[in-house]
Amino acid sequence: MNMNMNMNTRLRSIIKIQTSTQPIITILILFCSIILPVSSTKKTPPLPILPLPTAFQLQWQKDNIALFFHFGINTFTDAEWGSGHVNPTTFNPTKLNASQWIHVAKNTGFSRVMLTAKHHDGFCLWPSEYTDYSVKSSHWRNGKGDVVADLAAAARDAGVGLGIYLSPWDRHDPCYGDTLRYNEYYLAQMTELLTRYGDIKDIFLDGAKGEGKNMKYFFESWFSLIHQLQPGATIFSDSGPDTRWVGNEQGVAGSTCWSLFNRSVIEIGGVDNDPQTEVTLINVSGSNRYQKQGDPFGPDWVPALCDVSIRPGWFWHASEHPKSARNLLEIYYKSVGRNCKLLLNVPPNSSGLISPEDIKVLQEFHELRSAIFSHNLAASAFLNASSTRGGTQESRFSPYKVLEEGIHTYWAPEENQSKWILYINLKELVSFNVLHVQEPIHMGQRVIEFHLEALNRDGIWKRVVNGTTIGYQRLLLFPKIKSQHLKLVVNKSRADPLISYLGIYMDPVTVLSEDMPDKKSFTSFNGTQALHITTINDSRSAAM
Ligand code: FUL
Repeated sequence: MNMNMNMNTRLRSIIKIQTSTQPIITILILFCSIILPVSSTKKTPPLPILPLPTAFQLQWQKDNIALFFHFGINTFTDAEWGSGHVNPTTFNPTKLNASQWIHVAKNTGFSRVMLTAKHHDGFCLWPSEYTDYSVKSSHWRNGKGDVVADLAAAARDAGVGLGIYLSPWDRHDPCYGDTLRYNEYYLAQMTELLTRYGDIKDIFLDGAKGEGKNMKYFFESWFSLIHQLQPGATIFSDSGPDTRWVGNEQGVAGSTCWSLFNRSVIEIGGVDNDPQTEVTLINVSGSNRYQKQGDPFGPDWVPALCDVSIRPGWFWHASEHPKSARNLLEIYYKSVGRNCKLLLNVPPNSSGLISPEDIKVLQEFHELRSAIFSHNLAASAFLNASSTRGGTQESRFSPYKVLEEGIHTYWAPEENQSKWILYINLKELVSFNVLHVQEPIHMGQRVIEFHLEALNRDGIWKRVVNGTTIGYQRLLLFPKIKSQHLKLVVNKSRADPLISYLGIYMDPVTVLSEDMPDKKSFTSFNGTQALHITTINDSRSAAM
């Protein structure tokens, strides 16, 4: 509308001058108005701050959660690490139905899955041409079956992304220990997997090595070949190249968690599992703190993946049972809620199906997430900000952008500000205990420290919770509060902070104990403290 008014005024003045006796001035003005029109250009977005994610890393992160299927000869022998010398006829999943696995994933909110195509025992779930230690030597479907093919077909039909774990450590093949021959063998098998089964979205690698074997894995060759054969695949290892291990198998990230990382300081296979990380108390001072926290000065974009099993073991064991849905929700807060992706292992059983008790937990976990997170209690709030990039008339960077789902629209403050604050008026008193914040990470990860304040009954602003990094997604829990007016304050940032989403929710099942010893962490955060969470009636602990 402004632009039309400007044009009209301009035209009117041109017409007026034309009727006068100054044709040269008229021509000049006409020329200028064509060449130099009145500014109607948009304010540019700010410069992104390096490092940035690739398009595939962004896509990987947006899925939030994925399912892991540990399945193989161990499923039939009650083992976790098979010796590599079990008779292949032991593998006989009489009711195997990969569509059931995929339906369970899809119906409970998972859009990516990962399969152990080969675990440390060397037994291959596809008929590899380079070994007989595979499904083709089993009686399952008379040796004509192919688990990878079944899962790939089911995933494709359902629009679910497929990932592959091809264990570098191989306890069966005689060439393991001969570096050159084994690297050739490994790459030949990897090539089969990446050329026979359509799109592969993720590759999972660990650096485990055989006892007493002098093996060197040619990781750089592996990465190059994988990216050449499946350019869209993200490769996971202790240090990327695309995603990194969080450093423990409890699915727990540091309460500070950067996607920034320095790949050159971490040797794949050199990071020990941190068994000290407990689900009830996160202290990030463990030995592999670098994995859990990332590095605000890191030159590489390598977001963390949190892997954890729904049961105590990775493989199915008749005597083991799944964790509770509330326990999974805790893990969700400490992985997805800390800028990571959660890879939850649900092992199919020896009949080749996901067990009913695991399905029940996955459904409950899905219902809990939907009940808590599907309605943002700030959805219809009035918003204001300490400043807006390009001024308040610039709707592209308006504070209201934080109510739009996704990360591609965001509130941006004006440059060179001394404070960065979003004001939220909920229009009425609202009770809540979860804050959800997101950054537009395609512009780089920026926020170092932030906090939430609420106006109390006496008209005094009180700090509700402190947080460090945000990244793709941050969820912070605190004891329930009731307020109408809130302030999200960014205290420190690597560059002008950008906020793409803000939500508040009421989680009725996860309750923070009021008498916790470091209750002060809600009001005076120090980087190593974290929230203690207890869940009502939670019978199992994720700490294994
Ligand atoms: C580890 C393996 O040793 C475990 O058995 C499991 O597969 C886990 C996901 O990765 O490196």
